[in-house]
Amino acid sequence: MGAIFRWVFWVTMLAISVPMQLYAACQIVGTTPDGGYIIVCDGPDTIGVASGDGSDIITINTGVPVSKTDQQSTNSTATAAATIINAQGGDDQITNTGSVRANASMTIKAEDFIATHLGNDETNASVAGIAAATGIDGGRSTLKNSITNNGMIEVTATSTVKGGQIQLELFDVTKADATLTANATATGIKGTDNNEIVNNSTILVTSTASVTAWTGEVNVLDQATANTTITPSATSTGITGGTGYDRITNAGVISATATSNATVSIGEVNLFDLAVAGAGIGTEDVPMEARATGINAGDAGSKIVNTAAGKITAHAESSANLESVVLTLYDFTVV
Ligand SMILES: [Ca+2]
Ligand SMILES: [Ca+2]
Repeated sequence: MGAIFRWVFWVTMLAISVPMQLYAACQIVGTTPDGGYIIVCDGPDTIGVASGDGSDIITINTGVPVSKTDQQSTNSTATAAATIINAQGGDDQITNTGSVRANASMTIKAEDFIATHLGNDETNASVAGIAAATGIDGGRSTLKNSITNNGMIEVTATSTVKGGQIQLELFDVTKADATLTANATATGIKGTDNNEIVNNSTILVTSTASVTAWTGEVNVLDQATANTTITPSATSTGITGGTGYDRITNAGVISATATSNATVSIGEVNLFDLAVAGAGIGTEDVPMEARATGINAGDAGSKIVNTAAGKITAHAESSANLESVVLTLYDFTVV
């Protein structure tokens, strides 16, 4: 219920404060029997729709652009998120015959991390940049959400993490972890439980995650452990179902592209005695990855139909560049 009131509040506020602008053109024009809303977007809108747990009927009229951008830049862990239509609970009927564009962009320029530790200390320097963009989210359902795209859905998520200089001076029994993570997730259409989803037109999803690190120096003495890990992860999905039964039909074009890149430059590692140091891209639990999927039926039994007119392309690319790493090892050292 809170979400309903927030939405109404937003519309009211904007209508009152900036009546000459047309960016809140998705309006409530009626209600449905279970307390949901009938919402029609009939002009350019940059707010999008966040409705409630009733069964809503949401329509974006022909030629109408609905878009939303969340672009952020900071120096510590942060999230940028943009969802155009968030229908939440209830058996929502959503039809797009206009254009839906979601763009989430996160840029982190991490500060330098310099640590000098003696004795039995632990230190952790972790920075994560997260960007998540979704075109249409049907949310939860009792029976099913029905989502039809007859227009354009274009979703872009970009996460860029630039590490500062990492310099570690460790002595004795010391543990230090420095991780840099960039996650970018772009989804065209999704729903949580049961969904009937039809694409008759175009869905383009693009995710890009990149981490640039570390112009660093690591000096480790005795039984110290130092780990520096960088992990970019990009996921693009055209249509994804939920945990229940989904019926997904594609008679249009779905194009999903995911790109991840890690660049590590000019590192110098000096290790003495029983030191253990790791400098890596990704880990076994959290690997570097780029994943592009046209249609994912989600969990449970589902049906996917790609008609003769349907065209699906998915392209994922991961690249890692390691440049000029200097290692100096003495005695019983494991790298
Ligand atoms: Ca709803
Ligand atoms: Ca729903």
